[in-house]
Amino acid sequence: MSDVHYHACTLCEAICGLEIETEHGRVTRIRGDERDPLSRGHICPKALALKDLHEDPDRLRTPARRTASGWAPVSWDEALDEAATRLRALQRAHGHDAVGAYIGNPAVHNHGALLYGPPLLRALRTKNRFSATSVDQLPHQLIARLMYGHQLLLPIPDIDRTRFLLILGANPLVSNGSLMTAPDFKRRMRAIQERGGAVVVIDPRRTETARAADKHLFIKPGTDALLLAALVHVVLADGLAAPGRLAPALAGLERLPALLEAFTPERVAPRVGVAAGELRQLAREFACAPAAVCYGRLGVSTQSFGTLCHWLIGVLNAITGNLDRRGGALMTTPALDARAYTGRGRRGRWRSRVRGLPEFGGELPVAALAEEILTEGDGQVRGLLTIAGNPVLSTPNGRQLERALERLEFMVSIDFYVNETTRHAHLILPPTTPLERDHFDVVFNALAIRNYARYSRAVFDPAPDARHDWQIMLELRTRLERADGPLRGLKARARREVLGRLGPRGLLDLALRTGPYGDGLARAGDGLTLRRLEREVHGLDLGPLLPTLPAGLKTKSGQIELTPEPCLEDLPRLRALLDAPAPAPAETLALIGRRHLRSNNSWLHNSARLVKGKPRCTLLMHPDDATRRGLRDGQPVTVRSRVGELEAPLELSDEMMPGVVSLPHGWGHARPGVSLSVARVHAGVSLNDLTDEQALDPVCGNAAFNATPVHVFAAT
Ligand SMILES: Nc1nc2c(c(=O)[nH]1)N[C@H]1C(S)=C(S)[C@@H](COP(=O)(O)OP(=O)(O)OC[C@H]3O[C@@H](n4cnc5c(=O)[nH]c(N)nc54)[C@H](O)[C@@H]3O)O[C@H]1N2
Ligand SMILES: Nc1nc2c(c(=O)[nH]1)N[C@H]1C(S)=C(S)[C@@H](COP(=O)(O)OP(=O)(O)OC[C@H]3O[C@@H](n4cnc5c(=O)[nH]c(N)nc54)[C@H](O)[C@@H]3O)O[C@H]1N2
Ligand code: SF4
Ligand SMILES: [Mo]
Repeated sequence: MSDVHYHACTLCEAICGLEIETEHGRVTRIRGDERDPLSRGHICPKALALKDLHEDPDRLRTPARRTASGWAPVSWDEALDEAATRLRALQRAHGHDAVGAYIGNPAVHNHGALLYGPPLLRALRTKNRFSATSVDQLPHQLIARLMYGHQLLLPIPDIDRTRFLLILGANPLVSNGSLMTAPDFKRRMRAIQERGGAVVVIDPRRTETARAADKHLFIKPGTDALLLAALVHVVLADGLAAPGRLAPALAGLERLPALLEAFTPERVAPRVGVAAGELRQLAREFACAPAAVCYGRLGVSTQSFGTLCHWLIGVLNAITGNLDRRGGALMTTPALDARAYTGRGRRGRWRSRVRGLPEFGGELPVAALAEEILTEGDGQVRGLLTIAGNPVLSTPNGRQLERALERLEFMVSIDFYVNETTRHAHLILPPTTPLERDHFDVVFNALAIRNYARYSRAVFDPAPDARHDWQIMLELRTRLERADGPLRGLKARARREVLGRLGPRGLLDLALRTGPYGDGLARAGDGLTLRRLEREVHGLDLGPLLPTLPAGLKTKSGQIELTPEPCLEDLPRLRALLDAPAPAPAETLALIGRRHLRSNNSWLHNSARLVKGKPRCTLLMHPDDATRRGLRDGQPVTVRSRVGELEAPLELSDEMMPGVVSLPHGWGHARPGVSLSVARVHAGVSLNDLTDEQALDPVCGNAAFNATPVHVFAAT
């Protein structure tokens, strides 16, 4: 007899509903849940990797200690005691900042880690906190803070109702959307076209999304802010600005024409590689569409002008009346409003010790992590905690970070794999897998294209003596506090009691009941509670996104800030790019990244079904660039940047813009001590052995991966 369970896929931001059949404690089938109102039965090939992950013999099931003769199992008590004692010992000897922490992407897909991670980090009391945010969406959060007043007030494209979708630097047909939870993006995109709308993609590669769009324009990597400035310029100069209902709430509108006067399509065109006529037409079509939305993602986030790109995207949407409008970009009204529990996004309260990079929301840019470990002196990082992250493969100049990790006096990782990063740990604490735990999407419900909530029960009971992430975090935190002596203060003791007693379920219930759809803790009310949500096993549709502004703004002025100071301060740098002499046809190529439907960042390559087929870790290059260098399709080439070099097979394709090459990120598993038997056979090479830790968006410190200058030549 098989059992049927309804769960969510936790692998990417699309959060597809799953129907999972099990028999005798094993998964026998995973299908899309047709009755899920958001994902409507959609899944992708990665969903089956949840089974592979659960059954993977390489996955750690007990805490492990690194010894001279390999990894040795240790008990939870011993491991947790040792972790807390050694971290605190380093801090006692060298100060709080001697211990650093890095939190990776899967923590965001895990409500236990989201609820129990912050208290653990607070207990560490270190300023050396890092996360995947600064190799990802940091400029989105900064712009949300600057323009709307809160780092999590992120406008979401209303793709189910828009008539014109302008995409820069995103490939949602493969990624299934990011900061835009939009399962089955393909069908939703086709629906835009079927209702007479249009989709335009701006990308240096003719991606899967670009091919399905109505129009694709190549752009020189790293120049999007110029293109966006030209679009805003045309809208303003041609009198097409029509902010509509929100006009009285737009602060600084009158300053924009002068600020962007120089960025005419004619001047911008040669810099970006798009004809002036195309730019004018695009601006006009966007402004004249009945509902339009401009959406930019990783391609415009992880580049040197990331903050300016997101500022100008926000400005373009606002001045054309598409902010907070049906079919434009709207704020969500999530059942659990994380904004109520998260700081608005303060910045610059401290700086990194070595390079002086600014803090944002309590974190420093991860591009500074290696130097903080390698550079001696007061405040040097000597101990590290990593949680659900693989920074050796996912942050710039991974080789340098690898050398740094080797120097640590103590490192502990909460992760179920011995991978490129955790192999350097002294202790690994493995959590349960996604199928062994309940699931609620604190973050992605709040970024979805409809208001939506779902709570899923675990498919399997946790293995005996297994720990959830939240339990590991709570126990580690308790031990860190215990190492400091008896807890002082009523508040601290009460906090510990609450966290321990309520558990994630209790905390979620409280948050839902006091949230926008909650029963307000009234016993007789019929509002949302965890129990009521749990009954909706397929998920609860709370309706399309609704206008919430200006009331929902959190800025001091109560207005939308169209001219935030940090953006204006960075504008001369963009002006300098505009004015720079035209570059000679260079020997160097601009390196960018890419994603594949069967891959998820750095950590699903141990699933045999996902890595089979022809090798995907190739360097894509336009045939003309190859001819110029005397290179042939399929031959091994050396790719060299300022920080390193590697060898990869060459794949020629006219889907690349001439002058641009692409390598996927997340590969490079052939490192000593990596215990991933499948991934090692399909090792590939790491894009981040080439990306430069010095290349940043100076406004926020986000890594500028895109447009890394490289030389490519035949491998010898
Ligand atoms: N050059 C370049 N670099 C990039 C990118 C790029 O496009 N180009 N993309 C960037 C982006 S967008 C991101 S988000 C980052 C990702 O960077 P990271 O978050 O650092 O890395 P991941 O590859 O997501 O690795 C996740 C780790 O978490 C572990 N893990 C998985 N699930 C769980 C869990 O439930 N609990 C715990 N404790 N551990 C778990 C996995 O075993 C793995 O070790 O990479 C960034 N790096
Ligand atoms: N299958 C799969 N899905 C995923 C992931 C995955 O690894 N695999 N990762 C998840 C994560 S963590 C994230 S953050 C999202 C990311 O989601 P997306 O941002 O949609 O995904 P990417 O494929 O990184 O898209 C970035 C695009 O930017 C382009 N690009 C590079 N440089 C530039 C530039 O300078 N300008 C412009 N205009 N474009 C540029 C690239 O060619 C690429 O097409 O995907 C999520 N979904
Ligand atoms: S698109 Fe694929 S990986 Fe993403 S949530 Fe859906 S099934 Fe999972
Ligand atoms: Mo990401």
